[in-house]
Amino acid sequence: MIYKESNDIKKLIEESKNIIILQADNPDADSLASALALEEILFTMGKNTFLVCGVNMPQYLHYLSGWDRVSNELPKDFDLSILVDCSAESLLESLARKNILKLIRTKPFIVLDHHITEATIKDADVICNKDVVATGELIYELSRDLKWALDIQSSEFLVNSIMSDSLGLTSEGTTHRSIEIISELVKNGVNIAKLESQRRETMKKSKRILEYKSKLIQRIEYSDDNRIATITIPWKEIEDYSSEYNPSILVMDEMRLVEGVQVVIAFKVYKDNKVTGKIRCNYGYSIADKLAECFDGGGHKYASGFKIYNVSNFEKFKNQVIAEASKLLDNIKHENI
Ligand SMILES: [Mn+2]
Repeated sequence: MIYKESNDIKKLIEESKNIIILQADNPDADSLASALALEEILFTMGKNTFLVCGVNMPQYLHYLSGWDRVSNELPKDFDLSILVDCSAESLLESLARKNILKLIRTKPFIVLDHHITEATIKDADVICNKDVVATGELIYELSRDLKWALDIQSSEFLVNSIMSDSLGLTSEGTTHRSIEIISELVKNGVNIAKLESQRRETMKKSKRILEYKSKLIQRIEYSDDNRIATITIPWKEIEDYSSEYNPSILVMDEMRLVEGVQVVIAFKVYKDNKVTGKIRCNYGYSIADKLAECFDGGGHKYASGFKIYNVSNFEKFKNQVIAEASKLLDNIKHENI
């Protein structure tokens, strides 16, 4: 067995007929593709599955066929829930608001995740949180442990998941095993070029979004000798553009490609004084998890996020985050010397 949790997962699935596959409030290609792969695997086993997420699937994920089966509502009847790509309680807010979380916890609950920061969901029946590059990688290992059949469809979704979270097998979290798994899935018949062209097709943006991107680029702020780049997205823009494209995703990669930049942070300021931050670090400046933890968040070394309520003075808060990032970057510099 690769994972010690595999047998418990097997037992809970065997005992269930109707299974919910759950994503947190920050769906991405890993969470959705993992959910769809699991849906296919469980369907082959004769289970009824329901895809649930508290928020709508963003436009940029629509290249993953089956995204439109994800519902905001719980089915009337279910025996088990499996949460993918999340083990942080704070990312289930919209489910909590709809009382869905309470209902979920009346039945067995499995968490499958790959975030190194400790799970803040404590009361699940099985928490399988492994240091692998994508939830898809974890599901692949489970499929080996539990002899789950992977057809072409589930294999394709697992490739989508791993390729997305590993940034095409280039991120630091990518291991020889991630590459080996991709190789095995290609052996199963997956055509990577086909998947990539499907992804690129839906990555196309409207003129309105491209114009907005140019505005965002002009608003990028640089601090601490250009080491830190930040962008702030106010509520009005979240409202106007989010359904079509996630504003932070629109500029963060560009920000990372500016000379001298080590860390980029995208702030979103909501109307109720809630602020979220998305953190991405360039290679060699892995402070993302530590920075997020300073503000009650979490994630990976190079990619993380946080959410803070009741921020009465946003400028002051932003400067606090930047100061904390500077400090963490200084420590890295000292370590290297
Ligand atoms: Mn992930």
